[in-house]
Amino acid sequence: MTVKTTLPGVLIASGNWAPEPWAVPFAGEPERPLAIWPHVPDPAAIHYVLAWRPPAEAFANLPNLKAVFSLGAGVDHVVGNEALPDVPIVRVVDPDLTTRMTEWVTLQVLLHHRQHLAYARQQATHIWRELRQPVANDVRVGIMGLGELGRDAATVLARLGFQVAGWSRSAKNVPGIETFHGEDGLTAFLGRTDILVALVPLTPETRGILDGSVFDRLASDGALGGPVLINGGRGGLQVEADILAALEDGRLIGASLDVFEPEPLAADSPFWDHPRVVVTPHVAASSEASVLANGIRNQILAFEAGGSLPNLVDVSRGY
Ligand code: NDP
Ligand code: OXD
Repeated sequence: MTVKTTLPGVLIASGNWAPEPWAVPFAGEPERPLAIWPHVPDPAAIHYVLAWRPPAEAFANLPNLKAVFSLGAGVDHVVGNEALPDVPIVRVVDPDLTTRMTEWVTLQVLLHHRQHLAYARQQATHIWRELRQPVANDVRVGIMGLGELGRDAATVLARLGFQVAGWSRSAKNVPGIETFHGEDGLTAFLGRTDILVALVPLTPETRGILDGSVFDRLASDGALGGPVLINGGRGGLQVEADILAALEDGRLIGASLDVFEPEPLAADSPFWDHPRVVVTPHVAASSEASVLANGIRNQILAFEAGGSLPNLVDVSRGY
């Protein structure tokens, strides 16, 4: 029996992520062509691409493409694609992803604040010794990027008692959070920051932003004895040699890094064994297909019913 295909088709190009979980919500629609890159039997049937780090060729020769859905919140992997057609790009904004990022950021802030790396070293050598502990209210956290993820993390950290500020491109008003914006606000933002959390997207403007000149401007008089860097954004934001140099000369006393460029982090990277660095393998806020794929299908159905696409990316800004 042949199934009549009457609905616009979907192509899943999910890079290093397994495609099957993203296909599940479409399984009940046999009339909707579903292709998994690189097998695209009928390119003209494809109206939507669900993409994570897609190869450039995934967008080539799709004459009826209507929209691209990033499988993550970040879109640098799509916006930078040379073969990107001029169609709307939708990104993930979902409480599931936001909560995951806030968990990771809070964990890393507390881990440095409560000196967990030092206690882990003490435990390894059976040392029972209390380390002097400032209260959260004496510690200033600065969130670089006050978007969907940054705002939520900022609010939770403020609730824990930290003095929280955020920095963004445009002016913001977030209850309980001191806000700074633009190049003009950066120095003041950094100067009041003991724990810097990077949650900006990777764009031509932000590439390499976490460099020595930023570490020079962080507060050196804080209750932790020196500043800490936490990067949950993208590896391309950070200048690795500058982080290592700052850890060496005390401009940073610790770091938590979830993202690198390239990934995976090279086996011989000095970050792996650095006693004051936490490395996690790009898992700060993993995209949970069983949740997010349903959301994408619902967005497609609403669009096909005449609605507009949500969470659109401004390609000229890069996020
Ligand atoms: P949003 O687009 O909602 O927010 C981005 C924020 O960064 C905005 O406040 C924006 O300012 C600010 N920003 C962008 N460019 C600049 C700039 N040049 N100068 C100052 N501020 C700037 O993104 P999300 O919060 O949803 O996500 C942030 C990033 O987190 C993603 O792009 C992705 O790279 C990363 N991520 C990492 C994950 C992981 O597992 N490690 C998981 C999910 C996301 P404004 O508000 O003025 O526009
Ligand atoms: C994302 C990511 O951008 O997982 O969502 O990095």
